[in-house]
Amino acid sequence: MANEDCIDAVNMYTCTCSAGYAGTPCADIDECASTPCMANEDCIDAVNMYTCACSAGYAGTPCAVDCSVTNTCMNGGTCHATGDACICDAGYTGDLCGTGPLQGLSDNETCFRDFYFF
Ligand SMILES: [Ca+2]
Repeated sequence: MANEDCIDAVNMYTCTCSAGYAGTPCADIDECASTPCMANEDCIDAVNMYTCACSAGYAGTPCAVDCSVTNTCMNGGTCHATGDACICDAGYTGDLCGTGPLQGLSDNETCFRDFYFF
């Protein structure tokens, strides 16, 4: 039957599921079920294997922010030339500059990292 291998033997044969298939009837195993990919990656199930690909907006190995693809820098941040991070305006942090600004401070106040609101 579909997705089965025939095993020849003396005066008989048996059928077993092909590699990557299991069950009755033989069905594709979801190799992505164990979430084998790393952060910022999508798992793509295939026959007896899986592949990991960077999620939208990410590129490189390991997958990091690729702002040059999606122009996703926020709050006035600009994309670094290598595309792997945003250069954030003062007061903003994070890969995409999505964190900040500092809250409760006026322009003339000095702030310290420990006082950031996340
Ligand atoms: Ca599969």
